[in-house]
Amino acid sequence: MNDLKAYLAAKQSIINQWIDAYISQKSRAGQITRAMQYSLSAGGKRVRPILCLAAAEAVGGNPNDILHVACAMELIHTYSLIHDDLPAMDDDALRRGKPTLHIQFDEATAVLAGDALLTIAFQILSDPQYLASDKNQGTLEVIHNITTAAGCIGMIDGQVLDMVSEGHKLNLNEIKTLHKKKTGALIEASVFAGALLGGASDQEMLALNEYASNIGLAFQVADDILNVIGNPTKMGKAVGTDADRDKNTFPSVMGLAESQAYARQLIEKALHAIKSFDKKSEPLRGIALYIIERNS
Ligand code: GRG
Repeated sequence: MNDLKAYLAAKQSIINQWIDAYISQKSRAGQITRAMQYSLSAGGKRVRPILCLAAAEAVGGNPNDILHVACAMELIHTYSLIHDDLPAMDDDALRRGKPTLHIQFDEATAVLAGDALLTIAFQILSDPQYLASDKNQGTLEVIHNITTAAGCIGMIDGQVLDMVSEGHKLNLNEIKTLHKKKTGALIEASVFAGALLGGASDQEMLALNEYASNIGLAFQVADDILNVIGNPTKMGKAVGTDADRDKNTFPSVMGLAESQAYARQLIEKALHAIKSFDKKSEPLRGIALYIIERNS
């Protein structure tokens, strides 16, 4: 666990530095840049970019070659949180322990900062300085995969299903579909990008897809559980909000204890998928366990 803590801290630090440098070099100083920096520096866990780097390492790739791809995933994630918090969507006032972006600035700024983060992600992914390297030959396939995951049959569809189902009960399969899209898709795309650009074999790709699909769903189950029993101070946001909004969550359909058992089962499946991987995949194993043991 201490090893994992150190690993996560080291990766968070290089990711934060890279994002900081890119945003300040490539954006014009002003309100939108300040707004992006506000959300990006609010203390996110960087799970998606770390998964991307760890997947590359697990298959023998060099994480430094794909740091920009990992960081692009975090920008897409941050945009999704900013837009999710807007009054037109979840209307949340607190995120990562701080006022949400539209509260701190204003709604128009939050919409535009989210749009800018999403756009910059693809500016990074298609940046000729990285495409020139042999190490990034799979980038076009990765971009296609990310757009599919983040787009209107992936994360956006998950968000739509989430909004339209508020107030009426979904069955377990419908909830799984919703969350595989809303939360799982970006996590799966992060692992896919790291694995492909890290040079994974077809067999490794299959195993890592299976790993990612299970941790992606487990991440959401854990998030739903935290919304019931989490500590709002540690989480930096309110709890009990899903029940208040009559949201479809795993605890609301299966109960709390069953949801906890289900999350563990998903993580066991994820670990099983990569059981033949060598020591280089230790961070992936640690992150899988961290996903259900985290308190924020
Ligand atoms: C607005 C297109 C659009 C999509 C929004 C991701 C999403 C879809 C909504 C977020 C709602 C939510 C709380 C989902 C639960 C899982 C999740 C994505 C939690 C937040 O991710 P963390 O825990 O956050 O990785 P940090 O702050 O650590 O980055």
